[in-house]
Amino acid sequence: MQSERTLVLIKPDAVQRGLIGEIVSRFESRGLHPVAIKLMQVTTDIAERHYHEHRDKPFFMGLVEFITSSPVVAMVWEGPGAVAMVRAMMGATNPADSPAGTIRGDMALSLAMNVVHGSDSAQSAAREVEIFFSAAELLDWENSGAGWILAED
Ligand code: 3AN
Repeated sequence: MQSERTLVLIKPDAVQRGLIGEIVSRFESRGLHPVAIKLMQVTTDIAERHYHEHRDKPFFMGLVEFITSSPVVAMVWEGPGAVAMVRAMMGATNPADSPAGTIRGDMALSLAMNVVHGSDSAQSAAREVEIFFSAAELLDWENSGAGWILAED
């Protein structure tokens, strides 16, 4: 399977609840490679660009207000089929529909405060990674000299 990159946000609710380590740990344990990780305050401009596809939805303002309300952790994870893998690990948008064992199924109850965001396609991932990170912030593991053992296909 082709290696992909995906954007993950640990949302304000999860940062405030002290869940950063647990969420990062799940992606690490699965074998994905971290390409970028930063703690940041999302600006209204970044939030509006990120949630552009929802701009006409009644919950758009609430989305922007929530994601800008306190710090998030923005991350890029890489690996074979990473976009779909991260979505599967996150569970459904509504935590009530997320089975135990998924991040939302284990850590979330609320649709609005659902702990994490993950890109929904490779195309969305490319767009979203650019919104949150400059090219210089994205690590190139294969040329890093780290001796990384790449995941099997
Ligand atoms: P996901 O985060 O699973 O990709 P999207 O992109 O459909 O879900 O929705 C983005 C965010 O908008 C969700 N994470 C959730 O916080 C919020 N959201 C989605 N649908 C609703 C809704 N009907 N009412 C309130 N908030 C919603």
